[in-house]
Amino acid sequence: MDKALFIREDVAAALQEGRPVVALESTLIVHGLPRPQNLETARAMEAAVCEAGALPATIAIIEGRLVVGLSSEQLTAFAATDAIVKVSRADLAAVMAAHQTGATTVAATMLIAARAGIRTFATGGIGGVHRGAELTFDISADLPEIARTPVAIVCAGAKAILDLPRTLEILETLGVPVVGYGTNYFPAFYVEDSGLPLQSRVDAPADAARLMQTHWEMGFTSGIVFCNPPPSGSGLRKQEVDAWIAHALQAATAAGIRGKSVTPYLLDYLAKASGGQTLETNVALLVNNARVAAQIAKAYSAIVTE
Ligand code: PSU
Ligand code: MN
Repeated sequence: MDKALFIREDVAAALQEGRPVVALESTLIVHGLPRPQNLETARAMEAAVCEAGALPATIAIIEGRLVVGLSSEQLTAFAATDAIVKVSRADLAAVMAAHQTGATTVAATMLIAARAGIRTFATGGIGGVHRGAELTFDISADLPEIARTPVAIVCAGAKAILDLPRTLEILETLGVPVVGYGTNYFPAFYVEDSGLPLQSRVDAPADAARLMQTHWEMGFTSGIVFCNPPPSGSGLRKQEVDAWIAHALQAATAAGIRGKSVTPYLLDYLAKASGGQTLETNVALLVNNARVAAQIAKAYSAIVTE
C-alpha cells in the first residue's frame, strides 16, 4: 500500500475487489461554489454516484495527508473551513510537508486517484488555456496532468471562461482523447455546445468503458476526457453567458486578479452577474457528471473483472 495515501476503508475494499469507485475533487467545494451550495452539491454528487451503483471517493488533503474518500464529518468540516489552499501538482509536496489542509484541483485529484487505483473521476469543467494566454501564459496544470495520468474524467468540457478552441488544440497536441458523451460537440460548460466539433463520440457507459480499456491496453499512460453536456433544460444561452463572461474578464483585469485566483474570481463574478443562473447550471452539471461517471465506472469494472 502507498504510504502517502489514506484510503477510506470501504473505498480500499471496493478497489481491492474491483468494484466501481468514482473520484470527486475538492477545489470546487472550496473555490468553485459558495456556501451553503458547496456542501449540498458535494453531498448530492456523492449520492448520485451511490444511486448509480458506485462508491464515491472525495479527495482532499487533510493536515498534510492525501485522503481518498473523505468521511461525512470530514466533508462537513472541510466545506465550512475558511482559506483552504488550492492545491495542484506543483503545490502538493509543500502542503503535505507543512501538514496543511488543501483542496485538490483536477490535476492533483487525478494524480492521487491514479495512485489509489481509481480510473474514473467526475468534475464540472477542466481547467484549460485562459483567454489572453499568449500574453499571460496562463494555462491550467490540468492539461499536462491529463496527458500523463491514466484517469477518465467526466466533465462538461472546459470552463466557459477559457479559450475553448485553444484548450482543444492543446489537448490534441498532448494526445488526449476528447470524446463526446452523447454529443458531437465540445460543451461550453454552462452552454450545451460550443460549436467546436469533436472527433469521437460514445453514447453509452459500455462504449465509454470499452474505449478506456482499449486506450490503456495500448499502453497509453494519458487520461481521457468524456464531455457530457449540461443536462437538458439546465443549459444557458450562449449569447447571455458570453456577455457575463466579457464583464467578468474586464473586472478581473481591473482588479489585478492573477494566478490561482483567476478561476475562482470569475466563477463567483458570473454567479452574481447572472443572478444565480450560472451557479444553478454548475450544480446541475456537477451532479449529472457524477451520475454518468458512476455508470461508466460500473461498466468499466464489469469488463476488466470479467
Ligand atoms: N469544475 C467546477 N468548478 C471548479 C473547478 C472545476 O465546476 O471550481 C476547478 C477544478 O478544480 C479545476 C480548477 O482544476 O477549477 C481549474 O483551476 P485553474 O484554472 O486555476 O487551473
Ligand atoms: Mn492558472
